[in-house]
Amino acid sequence: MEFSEWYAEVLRSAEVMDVRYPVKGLYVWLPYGFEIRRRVIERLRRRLRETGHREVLFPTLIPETQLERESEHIAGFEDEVFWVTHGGLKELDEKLALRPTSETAIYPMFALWIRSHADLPLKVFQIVNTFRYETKHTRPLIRMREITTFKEAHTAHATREEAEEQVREAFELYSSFFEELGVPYVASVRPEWDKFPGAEYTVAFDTLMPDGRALQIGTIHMLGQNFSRTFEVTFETEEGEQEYAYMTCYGVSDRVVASVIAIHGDEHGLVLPPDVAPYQVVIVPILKKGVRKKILRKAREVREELSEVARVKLDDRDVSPGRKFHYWELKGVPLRVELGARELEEGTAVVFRRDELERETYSLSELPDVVPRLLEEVQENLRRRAWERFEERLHRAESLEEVREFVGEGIVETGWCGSEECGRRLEEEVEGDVLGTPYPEEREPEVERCPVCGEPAERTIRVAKTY
Ligand code: A5A
Ligand code: MG
Ligand code: ZN
Repeated sequence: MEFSEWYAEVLRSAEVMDVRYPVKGLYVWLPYGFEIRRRVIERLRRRLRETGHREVLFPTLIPETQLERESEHIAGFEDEVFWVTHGGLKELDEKLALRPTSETAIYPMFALWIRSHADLPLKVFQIVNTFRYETKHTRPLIRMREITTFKEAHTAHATREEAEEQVREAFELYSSFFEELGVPYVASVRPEWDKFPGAEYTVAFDTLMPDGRALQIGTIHMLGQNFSRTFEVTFETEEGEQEYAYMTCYGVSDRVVASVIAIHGDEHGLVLPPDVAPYQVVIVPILKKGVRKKILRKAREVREELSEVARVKLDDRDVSPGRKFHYWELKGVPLRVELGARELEEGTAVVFRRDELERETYSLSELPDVVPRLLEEVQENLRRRAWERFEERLHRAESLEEVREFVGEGIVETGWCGSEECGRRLEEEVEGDVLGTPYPEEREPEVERCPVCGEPAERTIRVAKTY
């Protein structure tokens, strides 16, 4: 099955999202999907708090004059802004934008909050919905017009070095967040022509979808003093002078959830990493006439015991075991405990692993030790498997022909002389997008020449077909 089709089908049948909402690019989170989303967000939130970020919540609406203050920023976003023009029947004196991102909402307030160097660094984040009138093909979680889970962090610092250090901290934070979810990635400094509007430079994380196309799953922007000059975010230095703050911002979205689903899933449906699975273990009693009650009683006992070590669901619906197996496989539950008459007699249970589709029998008494161990194994196995597949699809190419050969299958690395002209030619010649140069910066490029002009390569450059 083709990836697009598989993806749409799995979101529907595993009850992650309902795509029938009658506005293009807007979708409904269903309870099961919402639980996955909640667990992903909580991990991120914890990491942000641990690194000194404080959570805030800004309004959704941004006045036109404020949105348009930073010229590069608005030039980059003007095609994508949804506008509120009326209050009831009355036309508003000033149009209000539905935030496409919140720099222009947050920085005027930073200007009020920051007085002296003692107020710095200032590190805040919010997890909100944002709106972008996307014109490329919309798709749930991947390209939405209402991005429902937009985590944006915004920071202000006294020096450029501290802001650079913040970029590195954000890189570490996102790297470990993706690691934890088993989502493989490369990080690249985006080329000048594809950086965030208003930024000095952008570092982006890209992963690969099963169809070989790259998906940008997070970005970190060094804003320098661009926005602080526009929004007058100034502070008094120790020497008593007024200076513009150095700023950074970084964001991830629902695309992280999309990656977890797309990267680990298989032909039977979702395969969820135990850390974010709503249920980690499902118990399916195999009820047989005569011993029905006994089996159910045992199943409840096992549920009680396992609840101490995992999130457990006992499926005691009046439905055939086969259908339950199918149902929970589709939903990606990492472990299934099967309990039937024979197991009851022997004091055992069969444990099925969703990742490897393998069964093994354990004694009931060892289950409370076995389950946490297996959950860890599943988590690690998914991560390892995903990285293996990812690395298989990272290619190195010396010539344009070679780049062309691999570019539909994954991410291709080649040499680059560093000129924008060659970068753009490369995109045209191979019908792909330049992802950028490796971050953190490498010592020497692996490929010696720029395949476009033949001059010595200064950098490695990455190309892929993208979402
Ligand atoms: N304020 C900064 C952080 C910002 O807006 N950066 S960004 O434009 O790059 O967006 C942050 C992340 O949101 C992107 O890296 C991408 O992963 C995700 N994103 C962007 N547009 C999206 C869309 N239409 N649907 C889902 N996710 C999107
Ligand atoms: Mg492009
Ligand atoms: Zn060149």
